[in-house]
Amino acid sequence: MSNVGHDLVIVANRLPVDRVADPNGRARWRRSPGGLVSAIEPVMRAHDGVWIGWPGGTQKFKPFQVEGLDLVPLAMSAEEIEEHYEGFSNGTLWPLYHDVVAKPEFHREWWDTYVKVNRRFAERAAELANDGATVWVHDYQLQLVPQMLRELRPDLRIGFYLHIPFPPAELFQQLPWRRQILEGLLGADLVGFQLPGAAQNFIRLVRQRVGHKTHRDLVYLPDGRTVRAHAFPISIDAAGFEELARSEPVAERAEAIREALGNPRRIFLGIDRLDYTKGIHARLRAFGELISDGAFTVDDAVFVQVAVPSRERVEHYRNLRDDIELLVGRINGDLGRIGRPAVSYLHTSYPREEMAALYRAADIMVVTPYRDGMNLVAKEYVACRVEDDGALVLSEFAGAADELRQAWLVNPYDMNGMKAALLEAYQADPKELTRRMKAMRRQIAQHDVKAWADSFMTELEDESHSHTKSVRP
Ligand code: GDG
Repeated sequence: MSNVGHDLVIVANRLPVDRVADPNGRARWRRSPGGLVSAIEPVMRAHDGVWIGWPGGTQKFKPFQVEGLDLVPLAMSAEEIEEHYEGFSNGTLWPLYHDVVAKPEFHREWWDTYVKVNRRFAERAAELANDGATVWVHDYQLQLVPQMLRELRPDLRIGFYLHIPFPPAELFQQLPWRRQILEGLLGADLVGFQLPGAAQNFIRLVRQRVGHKTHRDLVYLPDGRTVRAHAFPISIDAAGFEELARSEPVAERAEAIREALGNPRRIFLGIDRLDYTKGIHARLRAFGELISDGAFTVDDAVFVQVAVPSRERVEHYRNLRDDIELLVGRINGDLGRIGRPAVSYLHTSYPREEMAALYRAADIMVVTPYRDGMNLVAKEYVACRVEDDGALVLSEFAGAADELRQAWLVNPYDMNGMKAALLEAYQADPKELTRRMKAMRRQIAQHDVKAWADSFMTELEDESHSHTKSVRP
């Protein structure tokens, strides 16, 4: 299968599958639950697609199929995982692209491995793509692939999508390899971002640092090629979440969760990967202060915080976990009573059904990142509020804030502002909640992840067709 060409090649850091044990203890592959896979799947089926990615771990696997999807695993050595994935991707680029919330580390060995791994992905994509095929490369771990691939296969149509923010020039400038990254991305015909501001940051940097001519969202390269940089805000499978939330088992489970929490007047909820960009510490502090101020008691309200284990081998992440757990312990120690903790903290991940039940059970969803490309949790909460109720408290610095204007928007650095918003959401009258939630639900229903994938693919086709016609200014 892998030696036959494909008309569409998806290139992403991870394959969309997880290795799990079946009831007999044998290892098998299971499709990952995320919306990205469901959005790309129809596109893959329609275009005879294949997906290239790292399967996790260091084991080598041959190409295989899961539920009819062609998957090509690329192995990584322990050193490559350490230097490409944990190092340059998550120790350098992740904090740099998220407003330097943590200090990025710059190490030349990490960069060398980043280049090496990007080359391996590009070479594999070049082998698998048919003449004139489309290749869609995803995210910050693979920003050099577009250029490497174009050098190997100038006949291809290449799209790139960045799932995380793209920083302003003032921050990006710090990167010792800034020019290489910009040139890497310029190998694509279309570079997609979450927000228009990110596309503008990119265009400005290309003009200033690489010296190419630009006009609006277009870059004009010396060889006559053009590159478009444009925003495609990602979304979720809204209908799928809604259906799940309406199902009997999920509705019953939501009731059982409320019951288990002692039927408080209000349940606050946070669900995040345990990441320092997500603002978990600050939101719990705001909630704790509201209780100590006497705004409400532990009988009135509880905060359920699900912190999904993430990147546990990176030092910043281990420290963050300790900080949050110290704070949760302190809040519960100071403010809780027997059988009534103020914060119900869970360091684990859950199946989709349980996530939907939590969304249905929660009165106030609290999403307070310092910086976030989009934040799908905020959108999933809205999709699951089938009764048009519930409040969303959302950081201005999440991409989702551009679309979910009826949320209680907060600056996560402003403790008093955040407390005021949490309290307002706590006290809001049902009519107000319904008005806001209805508007947000309309937005999500009309802009789902299928629309996102379709608009990117359509734009990519148009963009590469227009190449021959493009005239330099
Ligand atoms: C990056 C960008 C951008 C979480 N816990 C569980 C679980 N999840 C699912 C959620 C949601 C996804 O993971 C998390 O997506 P987010 O968008 O909230 O955040 P990142 O992981 O940082 O994602 C982000 C995104 O890429 C897409 O472009 O929006 O800005 O940082 O779908 O539901 N799913 C299950 N169990 C869990 O415990 N099943």
